[in-house]
Amino acid sequence: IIGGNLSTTPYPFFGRWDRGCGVSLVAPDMVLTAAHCGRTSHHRNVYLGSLQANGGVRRTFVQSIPHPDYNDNTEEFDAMLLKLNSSALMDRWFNVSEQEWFNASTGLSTVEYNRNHSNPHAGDDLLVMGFGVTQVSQSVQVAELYELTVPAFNRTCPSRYGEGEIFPNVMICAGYPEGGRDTCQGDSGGPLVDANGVQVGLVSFGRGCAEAGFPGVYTRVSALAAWIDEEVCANSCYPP
Ligand code: 4AZ
Repeated sequence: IIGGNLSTTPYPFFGRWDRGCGVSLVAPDMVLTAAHCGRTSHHRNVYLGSLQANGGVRRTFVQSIPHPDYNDNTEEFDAMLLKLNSSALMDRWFNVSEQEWFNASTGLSTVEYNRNHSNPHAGDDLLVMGFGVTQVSQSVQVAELYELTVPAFNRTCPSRYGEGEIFPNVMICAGYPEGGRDTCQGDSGGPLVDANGVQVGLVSFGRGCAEAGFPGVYTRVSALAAWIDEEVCANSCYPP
């Protein structure tokens, strides 16, 4: 995050994973991230709900599910789900001396994902958070969480991006025309949430970071909702 503020309270739905990307908890055992983060990793850790990059609730993931329509040339449908080894909402352990199972809430919660294609509207203040670089010259994630408010642009995304670079049905532009405040490397995959706490986007790409005329580009979550529903329910849905 460039030009943002240190977060003072953790977000119960936000985290990061080993490839240096952000995640959001969209179901008890499923997080959403960016497909361009890549799938192959020896490390399969996800850390949730902390102001510190290596703190919080740790889970491993057992499956990575890139969006079937992800296009790595255009970045359309830049989204991937990671299925966790267990619910992030509960810790469960076996107490040997008592010979019984214990459960405790982790304090985390899932984020609602947007289904309304007409949201967000131009000028809506959206919140984004991440462990991404705070200066363009840095190259790794930072140790503490930063956040930034970014206004949404309208669907034509007035900017210096070229004709055909932005696909408004599946992308949202958000940021400042004059630059200076933006998401950057390491923030990818993290959530963009509206004033109601609904996730409307996820950090996808940009031409550089915080450059005038090149706002951040976010995957539009309403274009993913049916796919997320399907993947979540393929694992753990009650029959209708
Ligand atoms: C990145 O490299 C990246 N300014 C993420 C977001 C933006 C640029 C680059 C948007 O992950």
